[in-house]
Amino acid sequence: MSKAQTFGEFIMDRQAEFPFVSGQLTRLLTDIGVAAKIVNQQVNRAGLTSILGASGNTNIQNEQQQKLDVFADDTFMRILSAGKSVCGIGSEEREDFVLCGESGEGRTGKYIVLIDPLDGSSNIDVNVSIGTIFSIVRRITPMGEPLSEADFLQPGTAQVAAGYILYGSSTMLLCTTGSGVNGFTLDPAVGEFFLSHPAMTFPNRGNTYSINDAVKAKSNSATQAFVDGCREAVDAGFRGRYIGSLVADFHRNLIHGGIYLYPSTTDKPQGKLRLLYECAPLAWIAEQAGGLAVDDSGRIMDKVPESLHDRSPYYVGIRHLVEGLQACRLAPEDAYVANDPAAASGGEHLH
Ligand code: AHM
Ligand code: MG
Repeated sequence: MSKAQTFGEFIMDRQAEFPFVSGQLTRLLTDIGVAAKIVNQQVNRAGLTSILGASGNTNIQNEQQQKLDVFADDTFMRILSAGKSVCGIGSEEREDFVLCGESGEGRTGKYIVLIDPLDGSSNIDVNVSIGTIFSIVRRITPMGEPLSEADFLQPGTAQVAAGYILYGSSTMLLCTTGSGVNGFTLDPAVGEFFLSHPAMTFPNRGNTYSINDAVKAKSNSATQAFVDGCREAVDAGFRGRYIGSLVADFHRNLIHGGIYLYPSTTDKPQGKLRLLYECAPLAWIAEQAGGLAVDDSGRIMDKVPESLHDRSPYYVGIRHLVEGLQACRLAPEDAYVANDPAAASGGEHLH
């Protein structure tokens, strides 16, 4: 019987195939796997230790930091900055970029990591799935020179690797380096991620929509029309599912086929989610799995960030539903016919 491939073996084996994978990136991805296991251990034991609850601090987004947020941030920072391949890290939990290397100026190391160390903070204390999201880009500044802000503020198209860890009923690591999406499940008995979901793609059709219902009324007209259409299609099997953890909602929609929406609203024209370490990495995974990720006007992957914590309206998931939403922009007064197979090819509307 052949042995299942571990995450580390998989990256090593594929190193030559992937356009951007070098020894340093292999090392970096391996380090992410190690940090994920440490965070996973604390997440799994959270109720037994004193790590649940608020840390007493707020982060740059003015949100209450949970102790596990801080633990996850510290763990990824410590492990990634100790490896020789990372020159800089941008984290949701830190106001500024962190520069790595001996001089503290990011002169060495090829790669920059943008990370949301523990996403879905509101679910931490209630035993609901949470996740880690990461994005990796190459430095622009030549090696040996101090890093500049431009090194961090690259569009999603510049990513060389992206992925997430889902701390769910089992713990999974999904990752792309531009040659499809592969999923690894942690075997807690062995402490290794094993390849369990090779070459993941969205199914052909899907009927799940995920949105915080409370923001719908304040959202743009296309989102309202689209969601109305989905609701009307309940008899055709449409269903609303919203966990409130982006990674978990995204993952379910990837497996079962669905769309996640965090729209622009009257009070938050840029929505809620952060471009660099939430939207862009999942956008690349979605595209690599045959899906789409857009904001109110175009492709997420093409957006050039202006600052580390930029936000963006976000619509991501199975292609025909994202295209259905986009069609509602052209005729927002019409509801999307969610159960109409013709909608898959560009949007049919109720009149
Ligand atoms: P966080 O990074 O503070 O956890 O916020 C991001 C989370 C996403 O995981 C989730 O999809 C969304 O915020 C939920 O927001 P809301 O509670 O407004 O529905
Ligand atoms: Mg987050």
